Amino acid sequence: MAYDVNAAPDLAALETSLDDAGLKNPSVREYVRYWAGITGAERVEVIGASDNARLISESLEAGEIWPAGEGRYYARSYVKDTARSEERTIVATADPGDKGVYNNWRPASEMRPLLEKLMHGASAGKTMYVIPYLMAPPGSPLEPYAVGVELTDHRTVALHMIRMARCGVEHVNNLAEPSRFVRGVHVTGDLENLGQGTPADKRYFVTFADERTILHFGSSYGGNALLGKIAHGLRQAAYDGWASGEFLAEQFMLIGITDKQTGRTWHICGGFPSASGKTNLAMMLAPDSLGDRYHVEFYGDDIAWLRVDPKDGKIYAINPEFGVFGVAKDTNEATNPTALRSVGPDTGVLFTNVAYNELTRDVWWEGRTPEPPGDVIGWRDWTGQLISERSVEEQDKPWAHPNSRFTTSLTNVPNIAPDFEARTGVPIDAIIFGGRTRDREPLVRAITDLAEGVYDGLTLGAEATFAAEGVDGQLRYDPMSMRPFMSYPEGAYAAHWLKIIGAASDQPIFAHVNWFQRDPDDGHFLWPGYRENLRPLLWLLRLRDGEVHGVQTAVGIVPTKDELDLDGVDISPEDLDKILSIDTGRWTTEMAHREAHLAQFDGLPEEIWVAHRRVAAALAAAAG
Ligand code: GTP
Ligand code: SPV
Ligand code: MN
Repeated sequence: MAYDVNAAPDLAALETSLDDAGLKNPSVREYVRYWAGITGAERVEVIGASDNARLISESLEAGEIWPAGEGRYYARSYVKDTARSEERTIVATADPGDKGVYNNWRPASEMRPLLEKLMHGASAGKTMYVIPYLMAPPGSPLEPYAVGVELTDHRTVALHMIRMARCGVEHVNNLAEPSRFVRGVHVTGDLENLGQGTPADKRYFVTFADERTILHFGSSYGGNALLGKIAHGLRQAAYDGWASGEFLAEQFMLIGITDKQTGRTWHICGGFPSASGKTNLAMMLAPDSLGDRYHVEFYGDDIAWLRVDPKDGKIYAINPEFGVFGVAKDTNEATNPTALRSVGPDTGVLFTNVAYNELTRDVWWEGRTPEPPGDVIGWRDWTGQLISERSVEEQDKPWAHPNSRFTTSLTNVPNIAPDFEARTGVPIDAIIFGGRTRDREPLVRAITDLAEGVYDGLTLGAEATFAAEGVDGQLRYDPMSMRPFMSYPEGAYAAHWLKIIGAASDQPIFAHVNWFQRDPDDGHFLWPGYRENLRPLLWLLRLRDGEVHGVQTAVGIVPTKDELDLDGVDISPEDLDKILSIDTGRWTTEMAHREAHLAQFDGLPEEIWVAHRRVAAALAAAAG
């Protein structure tokens, strides 16, 4: 495509608009100028949180979003642009030694010209929004890694960024090193002509990790487009944390559990793969029978950065985000009432790809109520098709996309922790891993050894979900729930974990949890999940405090039935036995797969292999 230089912005107008917005950082200004020239955007506009109301009005007027009740909004993305594409996501650097098994490494020298070519003139006629942001609570010791500026040619993406990150020029104007910020360029591209999912696919989502530059072309959906979140908050930050030797960046939720009787609060963080329960756990209400005593506090639901504070030797975690990009499916009054409050009137919530009623301005998704609304008048599915015009064959299609989501700021979350903006973050007592696993994995098994905990994270195997294109239900390893976000080699990743967590004088307890074991015959979930998930977590904390002892098995410590507070839980004795027991035969088979999985990783620390062999030997002994 020929690049029409005349389509580039009027340079004098560009400078004026940066001046008017009070954008003073000279490096940021230079960066904006450069990319305005490449993308050919017609004009640039610097925005921050205070521009929300105006951008909402403009988006409504332009028909890009629709009202969904008082202070609630709705948008649809293009039908072939509804989730992350793992194949099209690349980490590019100058060093071939950065190639790992999962990071789709490519040489930066090859990717940079390719992306510049794709972006050349691709924002012609559009506004380029300049969004300075901070992925950390202000004043955090990790702040130097948290500053970024996203350029996007999509107004709805700007609205998402304002909800998901702390946005405004104040985050870049007074940097100690003005050029130290992550450069994120998002160009939507011609969505109808990108060949999504075909051999001619033109989409590229590239993190140039050693240049701290993120170039994403060919989507306006979620983490593909709002670059502060997974591109910066996970891929870039994980690379920075490793390169600096200072911290870990993980796809982790982060919660507090307060015992109201004693006033004590514990903090737990942990990783479950995409669409596997992090948001739900972070928003959890204590079950009725425990609600008088315990309260769960939300810190974060998707990303945590972890460091050790040299002052007290404890691990501290922050949530770098400012919002929740939550899965809509199955969110209802019983499963997650907190989520419904978070998206209530006047929250400014933005729904994406749920079903929408253009007459009542109501939204609906599968699992919102047991049945879809009986009166279909005005209802359109996530593609915009009227339900009333569906053919007989189309009747059973879902109304909402399985990866439809809601975007809302942390301040709307009713159980937000009072100290969620604490500069240093919060001290970590336990680190948990889990995922959708239909058999083998018990409800909870605790691990008290660091190397074995890291080993457990690295061998996390779970069913893939609709959060990524085209792989729902497929069983695969997803190390520490970071498979799609891994930015450097897995062996080095394991070593970095051992180093960072190993430096803590106060070691966390590890655990593997599973809310998703199913009955092989009728497929029902053996454990009721959701609010009840507090119970195994309380057991874990009591185990750490030495109040319970559980039963040592080859793969960790599992609770006895008596240790688990089950007052009011609806579960049959057979199902309970099943989720608290270890199937030695099934586990022995799993160990061979694990060995092959780990063998892919160059330079895996010997401690991890030792842990693997220890578990394998214990299983062999248990098998007799
Ligand atoms: P990402 O935002 O993609 O990283 O996902 P997430 O891990 O935050 O997933 P989320 O909590 O949004 O949950 C995804 C889906 O899992 C939703 O449809 C939930 O209803 C369902 N889910 C969450 N917790 C449970 C549980 O304890 N039991 C069962 N059966 N389903 C659950
Ligand atoms: C995930 O897929 O894990 C998400 C959503 O949290 S996205 O930001 O789109 O990656
Ligand atoms: Mn996620």
